[in-house]
Amino acid sequence: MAEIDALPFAFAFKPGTMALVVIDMQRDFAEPGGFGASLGNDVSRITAIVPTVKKLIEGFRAARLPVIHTMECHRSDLSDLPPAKRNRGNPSIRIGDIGPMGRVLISGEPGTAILDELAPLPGEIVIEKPGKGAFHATSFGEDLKRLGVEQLVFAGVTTEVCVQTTMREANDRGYECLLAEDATESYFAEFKTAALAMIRAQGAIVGWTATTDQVLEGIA
Ligand code: C5J
Repeated sequence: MAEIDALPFAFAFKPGTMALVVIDMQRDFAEPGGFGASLGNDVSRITAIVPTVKKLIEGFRAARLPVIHTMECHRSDLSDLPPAKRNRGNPSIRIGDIGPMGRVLISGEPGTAILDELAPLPGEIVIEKPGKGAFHATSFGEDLKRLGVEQLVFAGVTTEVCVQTTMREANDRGYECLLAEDATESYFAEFKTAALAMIRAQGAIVGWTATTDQVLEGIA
């Protein structure tokens, strides 16, 4: 069986059952003027990983393995946005408000879109998710079953929020998960470091981590 050189030990790659999940590489989290920036975050940390995420996506496409994209967003009537989420943190601009890139994190708005460089190809699955985890209130679980997927490689943002939440949901559902270390990022360097350590601790209690090059070498 093929292997990906990973931590805390090699990840046994089962050909034909692996998919890439790219979490929330949206303008609102990555661009100045977006929601992430409005919360006081340094979005340059996010834009810095875009070329690496692109390389990983292109490697999966070349290997003819599925690429699935997620977007954190809500319906325009806010019916899937609990007040507890909308009001959290007393932000200057809340989800659903009109910001510089349209209504914040609302489906179809310009700021909610995936970055142009990482845009899904026609036919690739795009999961619009109202939660931090991709399984909550979406078709993600059914889509994975339909595709026969058993192993997931993760990329995207932010490492300790939507990426880690989705990895934990997937781990509990029986998927083997690997996070591409250099294709994920946090607004907080220390949170990324801690999330990677937590994921691979105790014999890969949540999953494995590897660099993008290690993943691409393993699936080539
Ligand atoms: C956050 C995300 N951080 N995609 N969303 O609110 O991680």
